[in-house]
Amino acid sequence: MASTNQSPEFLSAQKKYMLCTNDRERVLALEEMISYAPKHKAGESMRANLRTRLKKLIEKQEKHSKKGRGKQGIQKEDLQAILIGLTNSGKSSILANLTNAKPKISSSLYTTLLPLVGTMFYQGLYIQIVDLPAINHESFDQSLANTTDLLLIVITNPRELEEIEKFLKHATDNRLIILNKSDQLSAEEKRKFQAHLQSKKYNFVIYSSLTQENEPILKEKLISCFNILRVYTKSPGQKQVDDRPVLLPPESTIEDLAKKIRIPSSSIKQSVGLNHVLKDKDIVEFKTE
Ligand SMILES: Nc1nc2c(ncn2[C@@H]2O[C@H](COP(=O)(O)OP(=O)(O)OP(=O)(O)O)[C@@H](O)[C@H]2O)c(=O)[nH]1
Ligand SMILES: [Mg+2]
Repeated sequence: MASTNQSPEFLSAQKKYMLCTNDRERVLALEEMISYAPKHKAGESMRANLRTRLKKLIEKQEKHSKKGRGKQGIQKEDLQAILIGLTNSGKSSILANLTNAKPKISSSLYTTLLPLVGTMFYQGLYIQIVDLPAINHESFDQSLANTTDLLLIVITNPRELEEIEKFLKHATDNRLIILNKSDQLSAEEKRKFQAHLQSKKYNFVIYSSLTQENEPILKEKLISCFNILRVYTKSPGQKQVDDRPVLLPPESTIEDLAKKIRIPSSSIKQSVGLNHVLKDKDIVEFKTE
């Protein structure tokens, strides 16, 4: 592949491909690479190669979606959070605010009867968010709560937590409590609820899906629950820092990053050591000459 002259668009699509976190994104990036692959003779075998890779990926996805779907047909993405809580707490309203999904929202009880998936795109990351029927409704699927990466527990009063807990015996400890409908609370109630949640050392955010109060904080907290490092890179010859971060496990080093984006570490001119440990939101500029 290296011998054909590639356009900047192709190189940028190729880089996108390398940064993909799941097959759905890989399919899109590969399609982009194919469309920018050189049209001349030498590029033909490259395009054929890419098409084969794309075909395999699509086949894999189809197989996966037949086999891998849970009882209620949800194909789990790499970063997944589920919305749980009692009826009318505002789960569907939160899904509508954070993602592209268009759930039914209503003041009547038990409106949501089937899980609904939405995607939140934030700082270069795709997060799958699943809205579920109320936790005490018969159509609530416990297995989803037991396999997800993160629980978003939606309440309007800390008293609801006791009831919710009963259904979470085998669920992950990775939890973010969203105290919703803060617009309906007096200053005194807000202060009291906040003090209570703090005293229990819960990870929480006070939010209103109506006014969108604290939405940036909610998004930031949600992302930080996934315990991943987002590292923004600038590759040799590139003018700007990529807006899509590279995702790495905690404690990763410059060397791990170089491996992930396939820059040979022997070629890097170092201003920090290769074993320098990265922090979330670090910006790394690679220089190879
Ligand atoms: N004032 C206020 N109302 C809200 C807020 N969030 C949601 N609501 C209202 O509360 C009602 C229930 O909202 P939903 O999002 O449907 O609640 P849900 O948790 O999905 O409820 P079910 O699916 O029925 O279990 C609707 O009338 C919403 O408009 C909020 O932050 N403030
Ligand atoms: Mg709902």
